[in-house]
Amino acid sequence: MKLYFSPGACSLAGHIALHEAGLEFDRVKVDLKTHRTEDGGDFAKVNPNGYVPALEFDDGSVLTENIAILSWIADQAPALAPTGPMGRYRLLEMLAYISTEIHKAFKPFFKPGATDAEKAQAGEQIGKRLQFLADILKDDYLLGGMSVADAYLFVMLTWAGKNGLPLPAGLEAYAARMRARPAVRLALEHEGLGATAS
Ligand SMILES: N[C@@H](CCC(=O)N[C@@H](CS)C(=O)NCC(=O)O)C(=O)O
Repeated sequence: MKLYFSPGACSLAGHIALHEAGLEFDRVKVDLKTHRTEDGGDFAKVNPNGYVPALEFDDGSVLTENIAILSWIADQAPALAPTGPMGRYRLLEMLAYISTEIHKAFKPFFKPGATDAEKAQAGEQIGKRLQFLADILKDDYLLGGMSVADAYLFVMLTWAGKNGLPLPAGLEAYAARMRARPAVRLALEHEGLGATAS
């Protein structure tokens, strides 16, 4: 199995989750500007949409989209998902919230030419969405025990830090808790981000 990733991008969530799950995988770095893999391959052949993450299985089939990849990883390692009859849906609910309400809201921060006003508006929206999560934080993690949704939220918090967005009370300690996890440290190290990546 191969994870196609770009350092510090949303693919870091799957990278962390794969380590948390204890799964064996290879990493393939993708240059998101040229859409070439580090060995010169054409990433469009892996994901015609051109974005990471992509998970290629040993039979050559490819799974894309953070929600699908993180759900698949949770199915391999059930400890990374909440339990009970509603557990699967609570996880999907959280992954969809992070993907559509937070991840997508960062767009102006990555779009060349975005205005300061667009970034300020996005920052305000992201702050509100993060506040909602800070308010519902259960014990140490989003859904009780650490789940694949926490891996995704952690990446969003690193983006907030890089773009100077303040974290709501509670999420600073949460980010530090995540960063202390061996799987998180390993993924950051593998992506060349080290323990100091914000
Ligand atoms: N819908 C995709 C979006 C993934 C995405 O936004 N990937 C970004 C990195 S965080 C990317 O590869 N952007 C480069 C591009 O779109 O060419 C998902 O949720 O997995």
